[in-house]
Amino acid sequence: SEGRIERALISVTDKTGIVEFAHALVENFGVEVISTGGTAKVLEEAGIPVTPIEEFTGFPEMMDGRVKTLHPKVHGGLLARRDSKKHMAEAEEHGIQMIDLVCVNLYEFEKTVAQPDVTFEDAIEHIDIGGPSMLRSAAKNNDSVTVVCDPADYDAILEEMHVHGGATTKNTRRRLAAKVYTRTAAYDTAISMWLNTYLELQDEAIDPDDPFDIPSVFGMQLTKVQDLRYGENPHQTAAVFRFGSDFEQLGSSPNPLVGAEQIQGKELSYNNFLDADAAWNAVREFDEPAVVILKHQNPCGSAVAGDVTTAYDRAFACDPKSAFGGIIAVNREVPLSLVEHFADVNKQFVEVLIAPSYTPEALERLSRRQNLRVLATGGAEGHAKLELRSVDGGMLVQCVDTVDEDPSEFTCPTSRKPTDQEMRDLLFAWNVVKTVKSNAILVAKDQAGIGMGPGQPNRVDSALLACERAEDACERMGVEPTGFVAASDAFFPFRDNVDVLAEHGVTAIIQPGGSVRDDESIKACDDHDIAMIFTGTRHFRH
Ligand code: 93A
Repeated sequence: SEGRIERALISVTDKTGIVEFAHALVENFGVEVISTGGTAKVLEEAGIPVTPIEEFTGFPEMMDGRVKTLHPKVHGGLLARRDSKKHMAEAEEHGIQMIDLVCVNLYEFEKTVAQPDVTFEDAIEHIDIGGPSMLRSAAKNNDSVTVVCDPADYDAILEEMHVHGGATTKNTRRRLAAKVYTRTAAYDTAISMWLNTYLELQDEAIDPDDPFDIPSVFGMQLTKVQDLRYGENPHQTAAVFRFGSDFEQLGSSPNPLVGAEQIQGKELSYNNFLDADAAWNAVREFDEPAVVILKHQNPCGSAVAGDVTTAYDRAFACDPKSAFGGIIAVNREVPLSLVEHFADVNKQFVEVLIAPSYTPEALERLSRRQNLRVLATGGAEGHAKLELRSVDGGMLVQCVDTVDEDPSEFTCPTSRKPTDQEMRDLLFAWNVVKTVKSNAILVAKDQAGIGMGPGQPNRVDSALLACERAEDACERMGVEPTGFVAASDAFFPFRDNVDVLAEHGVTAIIQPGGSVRDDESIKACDDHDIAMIFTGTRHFRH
């Protein structure tokens, strides 16, 4: 009679309550239970008699379980209209037995894709096809078939069968059918949402085999300008990227170095980029004609003069040995004379020459050194606003070190005030020391950075280095090692720095000030008749 349950197909991933449910069906209502592999095993182990699905269909579960219940013997048994003579005759003809109850819950697709490290293949394998098919077939035929997709309904169904002589009511079957379509709709929605999200992510996706497939950083568009031959060392691969227009919206102009025109020469290397960037950022600080010669991130030569060729000569004279293989940055159009001086007079080997522009004659002469990389920044005044550096597994971000410092706000705590010439040299040294790696001391004389003490873990060693270099330079130039000024990128913690500088002929010092022992340094200056300026701003460069 209608709704009576004689045969049930049970196929569940969530096995909660299934043994009790099946046990009651068999024991209390004499139901024949058909089951798929895993479910059958659980039921059999609980001593419940089960017809394996392959026995019912006459087909093995195959293709790794992808095809186990997808068979006319299952779907015919679910969909056949019991009140149709034709359906019943066809079932008879093909040996299809009626299935009156389907109890199915689905492969746990939602749970699977919620795992952070889920693979595409694993997600796909968790799309249940046979389960929803049976649920939908049974739900369609709710006139006769009871469909259960939720373990929470097991008890109520047994209760109803108890009351109705092993049958469910039509009303219950319809409500259960509606629940099925809600469930399968949600299931398919979960699948489509996952797949669409996957595709969207893939559109902007990172190629896991390409470490330089970096489309954006902090949501800022990145465009790879070029692969570099290698990184800091030949065994490191490297590339250079340019920020997109969104970087400008953040208040930065396109970095003139990455945007600079390479007029000639070999491809820029990773180290060339780093050093050209530092050299250009150093030289652009000056209003007067200036040249910075930079090597390994440090300005080993720097000078301002009435014209850039003179500035170049004086910058080169600071430390010709270190200038070999360096980068020359010029803040004015480069004339032929400057090229002749480094190429013919000094025969300086140069990695990169960077300047706003070049005269045609200068370019003509440069073209004879085809390997020399020549960069023109054009009129670009832009400056990146942010500086990004990586740390293992993350990134550090800071605003670049560009503060407008007003020398009229500098203070002089010492008894002696700097002379005009000292003041001019101090301001020059203060500009250059920002480029020197911390701890940084720069000794200058006549607007040239003749002694550099970079990167020492204590400031006294940096001061000693700077003074020794300055004395070497004077000896080379045949001038007296006097009239030195010194700049320090950060305050003096003790008076020993002043004592060392004084001993080596420094007569004026510029530094941020702000140490708890500033008094001791001021006293040291007064002891040595040194004039000292406090700027109030520190310029570490690590
Ligand atoms: O891989 S399927 O889409 N192909 C099928 O033919 C099929 N039949 C039932 N998944 C199929 N099932 C699902 O298997 C059910 O929906 C249920 O979630 C699961 C039960 O498998 P087992 O009884 O082996 O644990």
